[in-house]
Amino acid sequence: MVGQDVRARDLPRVPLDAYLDMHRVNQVVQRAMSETALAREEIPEAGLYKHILQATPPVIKQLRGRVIYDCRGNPAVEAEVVTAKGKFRASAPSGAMPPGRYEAFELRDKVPSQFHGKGVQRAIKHINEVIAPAIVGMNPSYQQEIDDIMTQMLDGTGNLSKLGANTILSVSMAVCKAGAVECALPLYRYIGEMVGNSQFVLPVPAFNVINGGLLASNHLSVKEFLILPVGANSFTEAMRMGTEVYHHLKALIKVKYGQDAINVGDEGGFTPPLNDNSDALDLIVDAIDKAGYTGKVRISLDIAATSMLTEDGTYDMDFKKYSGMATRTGDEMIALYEEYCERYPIVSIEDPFHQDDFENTSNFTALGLCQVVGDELLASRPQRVAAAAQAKVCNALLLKMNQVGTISEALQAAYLAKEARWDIVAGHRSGESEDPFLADLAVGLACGQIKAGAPCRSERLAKYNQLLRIEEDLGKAAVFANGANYRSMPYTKRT
Ligand code: 2PG
Ligand code: MG
Repeated sequence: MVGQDVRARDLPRVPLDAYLDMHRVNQVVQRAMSETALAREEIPEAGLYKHILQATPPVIKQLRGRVIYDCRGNPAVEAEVVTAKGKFRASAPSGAMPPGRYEAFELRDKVPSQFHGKGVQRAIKHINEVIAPAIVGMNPSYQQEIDDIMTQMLDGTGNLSKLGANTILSVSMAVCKAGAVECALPLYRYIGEMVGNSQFVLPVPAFNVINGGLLASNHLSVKEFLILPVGANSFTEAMRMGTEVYHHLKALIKVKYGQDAINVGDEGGFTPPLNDNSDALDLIVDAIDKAGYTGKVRISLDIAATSMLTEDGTYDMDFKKYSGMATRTGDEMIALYEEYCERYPIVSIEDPFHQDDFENTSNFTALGLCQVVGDELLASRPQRVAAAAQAKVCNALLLKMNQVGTISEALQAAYLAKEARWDIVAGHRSGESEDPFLADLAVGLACGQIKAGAPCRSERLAKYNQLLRIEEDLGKAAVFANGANYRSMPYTKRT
């Protein structure tokens, strides 16, 4: 019975010859056979399959959304694009609360009885009922057009508050993956093609090894203490250096503060019960030394200074210990950073002042002490990057895709940063899935640096492990952004 049903359903309604003619099956197969022969494919059957697949129409056949869970156990949006060449899935990451003022809007259901208000059913509905009807049938390599349809025609709010940046970015990323396969390119090469870059650069990883800030349980006010193995000769070697320092740090913390102190935070860094930011820096310097990498592994800080801002516009570096006792003016903060840069091998400071403090940030940048990265300051928004570049506010962009909401706009922000001769750090979020997209983005854009958490927890390693694969794939052509090159990696524009 079942067999009969299947046969009846599968049988073409037209005669066999007409069916083959209608779909030009003979021509497609003939052509794929000659392409297979011309290419002298090693395994002819596999070659034939590949060439036949390449001949399938370049269209999005289906788009659907589903709920998955991120590394914090919160619901997250996954978009799945289906073409004749496969199924392509992607998931937007999520930041910690409170979001930066200029970030695109993350849509949550806000139904308190479900997932503490963090459900994403409305986002899934938008994918299935609003976005899918508009983009099914389109060529997935029309990234810009598809992104414009989502942001301008379907959302139209400017900060994506109708459909949600998590909704739109998940689709945008899945479309990008489908587009890469449509063009028979690995994702990093495809992203390079989109911006006209053919110099694929493996980034220096910035591992967040000690966590402080608003959400960590210790007294550290600085949000992230990171290590950068700038003295490695390859990404593979940088991973070795980073993990070795990480494990020396773990041992040091355990001896000094006990077993409880080596539990890790959301991004895989340790949260030891330290009182002072310089205690964390001393520990890291010690770990680098114990690993034998003094001079080769440097330090970077994410101050996330918006969380330190007081009502009178000063900064409270001790806001987690006692509020208002030791506030600093902008100049005093700059003096403190100068002292840090003198005492420790610091090469980069992110968000040294709050998200609207262009004045103090540019005064600090002008000293030329280190790379100054804009995260909340820029929110990866092309308009803010352009304004900050013009006023010489900082000299590096933290590129976080979900702050802006589409791949096209993320590429535009990166382009503007390159034009200003800034450095780019490809940035994850504290709430991540196992999606490795960020790794391909970093290589395709020749970012020079990637910040994807500690070398611990699989949602962080998903990105770093993908970079190991890309380095292997590039072989001799692989360029690692070491030495002074981790900053200002230019595009090599194709002519
Ligand atoms: C940051 C990011 C990632 P979040 O501040 O740079 O580390 O944190 O995703 O929580 O905003
Ligand atoms: Mg930050």
